[in-house]
Amino acid sequence: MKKLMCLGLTIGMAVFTSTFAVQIQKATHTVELEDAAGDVNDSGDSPGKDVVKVILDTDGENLNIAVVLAKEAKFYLEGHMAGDVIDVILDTDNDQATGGKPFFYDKPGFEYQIQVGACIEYENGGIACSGALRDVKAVNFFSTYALHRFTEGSNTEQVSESFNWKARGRDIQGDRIEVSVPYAQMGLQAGQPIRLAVKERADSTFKKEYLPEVLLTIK
Ligand SMILES: [Ca+2]
Ligand SMILES: [Ca+2]
Ligand SMILES: [Ca+2]
Repeated sequence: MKKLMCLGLTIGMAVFTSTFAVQIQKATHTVELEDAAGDVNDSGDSPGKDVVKVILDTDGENLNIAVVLAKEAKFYLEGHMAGDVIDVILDTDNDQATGGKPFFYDKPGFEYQIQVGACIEYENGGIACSGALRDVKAVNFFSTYALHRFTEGSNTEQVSESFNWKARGRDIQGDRIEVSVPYAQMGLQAGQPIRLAVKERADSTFKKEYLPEVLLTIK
């Protein structure tokens, strides 16, 4: 009897292992990812930008990213600091043998990283996409992104220009931060599958901040 039970347990574990190995969410053209609310660290007196949903949508020319926050973006930005809300890492050839390995991520093979940020425009014409200007009134909030390419290991180089932050984004409405990254900047072709993972920047669960990977076939 004891021997039989052991056998049953071994078979059960083998089934579990093989199921786990193929567990990657597959999606076509678009995917919506949920993130917990209330799982962020504040930064000084700035509330942690708490992401609750990320929608990745492809339209044949752009990867459109919409980040939904737990509260209106104004709550996190007005009188507080600008900054990135998520990172997206992309294995654009769906090949783990090519590309780099992000710091604190256990899998290699990523070609690009997109950082999606929220910026503040001030009444004196100043702009902050990280940190803040002191003693100046904020008059507008807008999204932006930075695109980086993995060069070797965890090293990256920026592909997007290190200026024109506003030209790459759009005004922030309500709780959504939206950007569009052209396929052309990442060498993407319509119809190809890309492996990606999203990380909430203010996440307080160190090393668990990446949401499960998705294999997305782009439009
Ligand atoms: Ca969250
Ligand atoms: Ca790759
Ligand atoms: Ca999270």
